[in-house]
Amino acid sequence: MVTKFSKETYLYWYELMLLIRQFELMAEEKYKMEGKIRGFFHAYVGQEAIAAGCMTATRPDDLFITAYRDHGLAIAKGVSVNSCMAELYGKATGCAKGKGGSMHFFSKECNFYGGHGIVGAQIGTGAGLAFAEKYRGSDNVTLAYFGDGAARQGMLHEVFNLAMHWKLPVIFICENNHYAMGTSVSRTSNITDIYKLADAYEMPADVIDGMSAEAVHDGVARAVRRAR
Ligand SMILES: Cc1ncc(C[n+]2csc(CCOP(=O)(O)OP(=O)(O)O)c2C)c(N)n1
Ligand SMILES: [Mg+2]
Repeated sequence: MVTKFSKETYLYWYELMLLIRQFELMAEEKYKMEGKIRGFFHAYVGQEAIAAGCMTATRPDDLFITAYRDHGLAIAKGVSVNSCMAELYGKATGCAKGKGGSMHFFSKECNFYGGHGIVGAQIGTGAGLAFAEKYRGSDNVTLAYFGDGAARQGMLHEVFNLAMHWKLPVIFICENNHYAMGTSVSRTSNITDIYKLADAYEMPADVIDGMSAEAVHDGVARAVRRAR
């Protein structure tokens, strides 16, 4: 087998994915056992390869914004696990000063713009971040993540339309884990290949194996070249 990536890259991916997994397993255990972590809790277990591949395909000054399943992407962006854990416990030392909890991790310094609980809202806010970067004349790209459930929100269509019309440097990443809470993708639309929604706006779109950091890196790197 030809190794396309360097040993350092594989080690970086492995360490990052392991860090996220360990954080989530520990946090979830505390959430269930202690009762000190209040509010909702959404783990990133199983989606770590997406965070890993996206990190090597982007620069630190590129922006990430996501939904409430935000722990893994925040950690990937460099938000310290201590400040993430503190945030879960509502402490002032948390990355959102303890005011947000699990769903609202945030760090402007790390270019991690949340952590949003309204399903699909970050699709629009993500396009807004990209608009701001373009307006300021930077060449930073914004990665806006959303779930398969959020793909059914009407705002996605308005945002896709304007993002293409205004040529915004934004990449929309649907993390399709097949379920929106208990509702399977096929129960909410006859379009189960979510990438096809992009066709209506002549937006380039790919299906990527989210279980492979290599595949995510390649796919996102392609999108980043276009967007930048
Ligand atoms: C506007 C809005 N409607 C409904 C909800 C309730 N809700 C919370 S999570 C969720 C499912 C979202 O599923 P998906 O986008 O696939 O994300 P996943 O949890 O799979 O990462 C819903 C409908 C909400 N938070 N916001
Ligand atoms: Mg889902």
